[in-house]
Amino acid sequence: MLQEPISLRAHLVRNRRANEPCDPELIDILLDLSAAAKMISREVNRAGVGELCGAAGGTNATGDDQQKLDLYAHDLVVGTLRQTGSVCGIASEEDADLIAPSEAGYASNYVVCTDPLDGSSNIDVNVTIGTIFSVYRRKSLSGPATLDDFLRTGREQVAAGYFTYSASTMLVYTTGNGVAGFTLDQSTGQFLLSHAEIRTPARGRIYSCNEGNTSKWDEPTRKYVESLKRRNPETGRPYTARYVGSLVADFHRNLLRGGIFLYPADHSDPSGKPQGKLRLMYEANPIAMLIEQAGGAATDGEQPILDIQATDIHQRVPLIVGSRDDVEEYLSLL
Ligand code: AHM
Ligand code: MG
Repeated sequence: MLQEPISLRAHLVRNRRANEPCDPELIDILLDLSAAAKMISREVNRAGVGELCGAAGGTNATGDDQQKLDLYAHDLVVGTLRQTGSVCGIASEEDADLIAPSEAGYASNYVVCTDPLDGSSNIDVNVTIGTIFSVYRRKSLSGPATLDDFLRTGREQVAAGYFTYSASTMLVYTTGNGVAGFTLDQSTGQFLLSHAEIRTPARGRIYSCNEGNTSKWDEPTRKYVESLKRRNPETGRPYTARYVGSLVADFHRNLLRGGIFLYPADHSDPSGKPQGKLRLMYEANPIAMLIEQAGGAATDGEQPILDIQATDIHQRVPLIVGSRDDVEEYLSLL
């Protein structure tokens, strides 16, 4: 008999029956996000002929130039979650403030954090971009979520994942019980299970970082990256360099193949407080939950990303993430 492909909905319902922490409300949120992603995917595929190419003319809360597609993706993700009332609050990289739910969301138990369009610099050149999300159970009892519902550690995430818009559109997600990947079947509009139980190799062969920033890194990080060009203990050959400049794309490749991604702190920062570029709540935390669930590790150089207590919804962190042995080796050199 022909094996039926497993749809995202079927996978989520099956996990719920298996007592995964995946209740009907959480399932609705993941299906809402996948509905928004399908629409973003459609616009990404016709970005060159549509009206969504180029800069929007403003900047976001952390000073990045906003592209038209950044705002389109933000409106779609936020609009979908507000319309269904599946969340009681949203934090987006593209909005300085917390976003209130629709009244229907007051009774929801969950908040969502999102980078609606990751890899903005790659939009106009047709290179892989994505949407990243993270879900927490609220601490407050009812009504719109409060800041305390968001300022937590990443360990408290109940779900995290991303969509990639590339040769195919994919969803990779976890609800804390392993990582699964789905590919969008454009003909039926369904996300179908294509990568069950993703595990990342314990030692990778790839390193990914913006080496144009070498002069801004601390000495141990510079030495570590130089050492990768000499010898991989597993292969005896140098590591391979791969860097797209979209976190979702770089992370996705390394997750499947094994490797290490680094966006270290900028030590040339005149404030004297070296920070990373990537955002804790929208990028680092969801990526860290995924990699830990796949057997890898994520650190800011001092502690696991998932143990960092958030103090600001837009805070930035250094992010070093990937295969367990590679991240441990990096830490041993610090
Ligand atoms: P964005 O969310 O505004 O697109 O910015 C984050 C992106 C990441 O996807 C990527 O890893 C990083 O910025 C690339 O930065 P750089 O161009 O400095 O290498
Ligand atoms: Mg991003």
